[in-house]
Amino acid sequence: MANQNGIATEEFVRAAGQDNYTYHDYYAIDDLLTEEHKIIREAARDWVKKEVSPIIEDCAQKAQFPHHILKGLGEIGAFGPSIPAKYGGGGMDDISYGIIMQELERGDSGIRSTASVQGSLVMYPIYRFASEAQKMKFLPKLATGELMGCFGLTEPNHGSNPGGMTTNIVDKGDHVVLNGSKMWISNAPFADIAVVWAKNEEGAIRGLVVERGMEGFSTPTMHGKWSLRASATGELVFEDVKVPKENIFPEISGLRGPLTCLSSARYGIAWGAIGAALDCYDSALRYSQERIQFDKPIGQFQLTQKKLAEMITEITKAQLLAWRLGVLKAEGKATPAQISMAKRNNVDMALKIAREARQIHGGMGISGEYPIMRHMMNLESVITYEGTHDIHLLITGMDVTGFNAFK
Ligand code: TGC
Ligand code: FAD
Repeated sequence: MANQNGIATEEFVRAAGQDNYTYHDYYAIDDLLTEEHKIIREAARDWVKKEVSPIIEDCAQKAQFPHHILKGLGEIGAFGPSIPAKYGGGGMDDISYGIIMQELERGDSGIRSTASVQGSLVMYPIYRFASEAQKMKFLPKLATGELMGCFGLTEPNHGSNPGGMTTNIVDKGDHVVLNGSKMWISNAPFADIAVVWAKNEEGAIRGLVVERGMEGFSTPTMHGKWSLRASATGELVFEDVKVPKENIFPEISGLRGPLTCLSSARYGIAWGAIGAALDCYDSALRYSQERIQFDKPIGQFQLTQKKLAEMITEITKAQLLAWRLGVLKAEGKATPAQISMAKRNNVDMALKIAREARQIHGGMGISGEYPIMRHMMNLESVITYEGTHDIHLLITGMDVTGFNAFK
C-alpha cells in the first residue's frame, strides 16, 4: 500500500511491524539535562517514530527523498534550532540542537543531513554573515521549510582542500558573474537557494546566495549512491550566472567563512552519529534476546555479550563527549579542534557499532526489515563528509603537536 506521495508504508517496515526503539542511558546522562531538553527530545523522538520510521527503509531502497516531511521538520524546530526566534529559529541552546540531531539520525542520517545543511550550513551563515535585509528575506522561510537551501563548498577537484577552489566571481558593477561547479551537494536537487563559496579576482573566498531561477544556474542530481539513499545529492553548475551584489555576504572573506559553518554542522554530527549507533545497539540487543540458536537466545553466548558490552561502553563514552562539548559550546569555549575530535570519534564509533550489530543480526542484518545495513551504509558518507576521518585526525594532530601537516 502506498501513501499519497507514492511511498509504500507497509513494505520494509521493521520485523516487528513497528518501531520499538528504546533510548539507552547507561551513565544517567539524563541527569545532566534540563526538563526542557527532555521535552524537546521526546517531541523529536515521537515525530521520528511517526513520520520517519514507517517510510525510511522504503525511501532508501528506492533512493527517494521524502519531500513531504519537510514541513514537519520545520514544525518540530529542526531547521535552525539555535537561530534566534526573531528570524523564525527556535532560539534553543546548543545541547537542544544536538539532541534534535541525535533523534533525527536515530531515524536516518539522510534526514539529519537535510536538517544539518538547512540549519548549520544555510541559515547559520545567513544569520552570521548576511545583511539584515538578507536575514529577513530568507531566514523565516528557511525555518519553516517553505524555502530549502544547500551549501556549495566541495568541487570535483577540491574536496578536503577547499582552499584550492576554482569557482569564481567577477565584479561587474551592481552584480558579479559566477562561473564554476560544485559536487556532492546535499539537498541541491530541490534547494530553492544555495549558499556558495567562490573566489573573487583577488583570490579571496566570498560567500553568496544563489537563487533557483537565476539564468545559468542548474542542479543536476547525482545518481547511483549506495549510501544516504534517502537524501538527495547533486551538483551545482554556474555558467555566467549574474548574482546581485546584495546577495554577497558583506561580513566575511576567506576560508574562515565556510569553516565556521562547518564547525556548527560537525558539532551536530557528533551528536547525530550517536543516534544511529543507539538504533543499531537497541535493535541488536533486542535481537540477541529473541533469536534462539543451539536452544538458547544468542545473547547468552559470551561472544555476543562481548559485542553488546563493548557497544554500550563506546556509546556511553560518545554521549559524554557530546554532552561536554555542548557545555563548552554554550560557554563559547569549544574550539574547532575539540569539535573535530568529537565528530571523528563519534562517527567512527557509530560505524563500528553498525558493523557489529550487523553481525549479531546474522543474515537478517543485511535485510531492510532491520535498520542496520541502512545505518551502516549511511555512516560511510558521514565519516567522509564535513571533513574525512583522516582530515580530523590531522586537525587533532596539528592541535597537539603544533605542526601543520596540510602545508
Ligand atoms: P587554514 O589555513 O587552516 O584555515 C583558514 C582559516 O580558517 C580558520 N579555520 C576555522 N575557522 C572556523 N572553524 C574551523 N573549523 C576552522 N578551521 C580553520 C583558520 O583559523 C584560518 O583563519 P584566518 O582568519 O587565519 O584565515 O586552512 P587550510 O586551507 O590549511 O585547511 C585546513 C583544513 C584541511 C582543516 C580544512 O580545509 C578542512 O577542514 N577541510 C575539510 C573540508 C570539509 O570539511 N569539507 C566539507 C564540505 S561541506 C559538507 O561536507 C557538508 S555535508 C552536509 C550534510 O549532508 O550533512
Ligand atoms: P578527497 O579530498 O579527494 O580525499 C580522498 C582521500 O584522501 C580521503 O581518504 C582523505 O582523507 C585523503 N586525504 C586528502 N587530503 C589528505 C591529507 N592532506 N592527508 C592525508 N589524507 C588526505 N560537500 C559540500 O560542500 N556540501 C554538501 O552538502 C556535501 N554533501 C555531501 C554528501 C555526501 C553524500 C557526500 C559523500 C559528500 C558530501 N560533500 C558535500 C562533500 C564532502 O565534504 C567531501 O566528499 C569530503 O570533504 C572529502 O572530499 P573528497 O570526496 O573530494 O575526497
